[in-house]
Amino acid sequence: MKRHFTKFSSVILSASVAATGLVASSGELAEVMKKRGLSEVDVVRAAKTYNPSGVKDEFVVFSSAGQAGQVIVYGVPSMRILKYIGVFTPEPWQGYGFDEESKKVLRQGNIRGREINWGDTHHPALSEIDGKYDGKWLAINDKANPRIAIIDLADFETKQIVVNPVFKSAHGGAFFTQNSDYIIEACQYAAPFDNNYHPIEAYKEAYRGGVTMWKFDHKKGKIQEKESFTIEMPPYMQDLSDAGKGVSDGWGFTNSVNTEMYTGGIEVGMPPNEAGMSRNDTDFLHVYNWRKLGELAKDPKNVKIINDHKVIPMDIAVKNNALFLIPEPKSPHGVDVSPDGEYITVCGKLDTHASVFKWSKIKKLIDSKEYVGKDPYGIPILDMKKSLHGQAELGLGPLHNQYSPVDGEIYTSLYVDSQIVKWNYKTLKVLDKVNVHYNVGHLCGMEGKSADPQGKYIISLNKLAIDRFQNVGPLHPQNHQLIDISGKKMDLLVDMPLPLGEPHQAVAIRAEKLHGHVRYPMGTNSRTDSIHEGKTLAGQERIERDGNKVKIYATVVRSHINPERITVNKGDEVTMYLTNLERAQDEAHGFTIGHYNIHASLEPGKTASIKFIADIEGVFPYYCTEFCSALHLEMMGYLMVKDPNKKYESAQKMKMQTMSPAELQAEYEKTVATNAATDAVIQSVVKFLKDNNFDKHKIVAELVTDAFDQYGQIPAQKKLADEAVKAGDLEKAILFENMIWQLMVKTADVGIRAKDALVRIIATKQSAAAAAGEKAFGEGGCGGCHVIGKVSSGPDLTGVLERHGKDSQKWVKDFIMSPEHMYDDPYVKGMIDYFNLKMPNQHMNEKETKDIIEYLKWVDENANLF
Ligand code: K7E
Ligand code: CUA
Repeated sequence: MKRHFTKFSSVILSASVAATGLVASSGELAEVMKKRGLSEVDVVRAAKTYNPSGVKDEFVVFSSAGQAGQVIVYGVPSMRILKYIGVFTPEPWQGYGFDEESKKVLRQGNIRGREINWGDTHHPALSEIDGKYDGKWLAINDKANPRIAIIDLADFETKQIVVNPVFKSAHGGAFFTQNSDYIIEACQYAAPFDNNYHPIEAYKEAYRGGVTMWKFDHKKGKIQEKESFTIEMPPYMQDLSDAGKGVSDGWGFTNSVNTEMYTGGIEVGMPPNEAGMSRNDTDFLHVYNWRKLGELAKDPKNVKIINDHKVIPMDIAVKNNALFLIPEPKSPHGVDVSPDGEYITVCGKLDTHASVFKWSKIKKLIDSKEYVGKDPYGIPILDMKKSLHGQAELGLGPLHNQYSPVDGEIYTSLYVDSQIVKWNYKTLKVLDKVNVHYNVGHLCGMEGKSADPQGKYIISLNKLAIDRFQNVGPLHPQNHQLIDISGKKMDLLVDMPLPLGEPHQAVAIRAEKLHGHVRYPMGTNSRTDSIHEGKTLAGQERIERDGNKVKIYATVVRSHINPERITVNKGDEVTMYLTNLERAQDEAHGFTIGHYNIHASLEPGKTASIKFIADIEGVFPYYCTEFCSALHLEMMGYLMVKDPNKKYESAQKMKMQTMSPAELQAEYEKTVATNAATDAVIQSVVKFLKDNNFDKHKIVAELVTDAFDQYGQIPAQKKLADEAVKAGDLEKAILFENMIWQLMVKTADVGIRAKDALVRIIATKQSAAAAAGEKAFGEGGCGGCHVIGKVSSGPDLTGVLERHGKDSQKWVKDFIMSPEHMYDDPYVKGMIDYFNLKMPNQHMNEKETKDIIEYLKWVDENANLF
């Protein structure tokens, strides 16, 4: 990245400063800038976010997808979307909710027996060790249907969903404690913990809020429901939360928004909720010792079991000095603990201030039992002033905070002002502000809420885009804006529309901390990470019947599904296990049968299953849904569902002309000859690879393994072909020989990719001009006739710079720029006759022509490689 950036900025400099050797490119840059109306600042910003093809990002962001119930993954600084992960909502591409394994995960999210197929996702959280992100697990909450999901960052798949047994909504989650022992989930709208009806008039008595501490097994990546517990709290509408860390580790902090306990009633002539719920000047910050409560919860004496779940009643928490309240400015929103755990910043929302509480001060009041009173539920209240480090006036509508590695530096979103403010929570001084578009909610710093913030960028997660993008109708995309925070002043770099729900929060991690798999161990059930009962290897494919239950053990590999014909009776229960036998990276297949609402994604090594009642009669093609090879369209088969109670008349056979034995023999021989010729090409590639020590280069070696995977299947097919010949069935023999050719084509496909990769590695370094020349050669269509190292529909160009006398380069240049003037040259004439083609004028300019000559020089330098 750095190297590219330096190069690019020097181009920009030369455009404005001096004429240097880069004149040609700076001229082009100036032209592009003029054409697109870009300023120099724009170009620098573009350069800061641009990733050349193949270059990867420094950070990876996991963003909530809001009402879409998914997670969006994208890169920083390029802001390129990498993936949508199905979480609470079915996601057909990944088969999520359409194959049996993922359905089991999705259905863990059923509530009171009901299927729920969406979620209102708010807060993704990355697992932590010592307060630092470890790149293993991602948790995310659903506010509408109080649930938490766990996503495995080894394959970016959702592995678990747990339903909160006592809450009826939950917003303040998910937040990991600093060693991922627990995940915090605070209630939002108070409601009865049991599932019964309680009149709203009994709000204060029967409705409750709280915080659930989900016990997390960091090794397995699973929430342990039985070891989890909920801390009962007053019906104050607990909101955002954060786990203490460092000095405050073991404690949790949760805001609240309705300590008025107002319950509205417009329909009975009461002022609306919004008026009554914001009446008090202060609400309460809840401070609780989850570690101590976790110990208490182990003793049945200390818990009430509600809906099969442990709840610690308020009086138990109070009696054990584990629950306190601190007044905070009214209707706050975000609460964010500093990287060292000492400062807790609460944002006002309705207040222009952020309030910075200091943990050592709070702890002192707690230890000395210095309270200013108790709330109606008997919870001790600490003095607000004595708990505060101070307040800073930031602007209108402060919501959320992120930290940077600079001591005391904090970034806060101002929802109403549509600004980001950078300030210092220690000195309480405002340092800088930048406008965003528009109405920002959360901010996403790079590991900006961990114990080890990385700085560099802040992303502003704006609620409204208004006029920033093309009009796509009244429902606009959201706008994530990337801001460079490396300088003294913040610099807004780029807008990214996010068209999938309203992402509330996003978290970013250094890309190198993520270690995703590229394939599964053969036969893996990806949702349980164990070997699938339906794992099927090549040769084990079969159809098993037991009464009206039909089980199909199938495999998929380029480019066929085995079996290719399945006949069942109407009403049969069909289960089909599909194993992708591929080892090659990115060779995913998909599988569907029309009309049956099923789809599976089969990544290399994965086994997934689909299940349905074959309740409609007919013929249903099934096929692979990923364009996986040149013969992808042929990767299909038929499900035939027949009614056992019906009589079917067989169709009259059509009379078709068949081939004579001599014709068959000729076709057989032709096919065998083609295979021999193709094999010769493969062997030459193999020789090249071996001669050049391919196994010393990991990327090449992996490709070669993939190629041999295909090649290794040939002997078995050859045996079948030869057996058919022996049995006198040439028709069949030809088909098996054709299969051999298919395998050879796939081998050659990967083999040639491996050869190209190897050439790139071992060839001499290309100059910038030669690289530009290669590009011009490719884009100009020269490759259509000229293949380097080989005579194709035009002559091989290796050595072309020498074979036209001492002025060869000029000859080549003239010929490229105006070939028609040289058609009468005796050499050219001979070529035209030989190839029956005239080299056309491709309208290359002087520079492109020069570059192509540089490229041809590079080819000559490496002639032995082609
Ligand atoms: Cu502010 Cu749900 Cu975190 Cu929206 S929440 S913004
Ligand atoms: Cu497999 Cu297309």
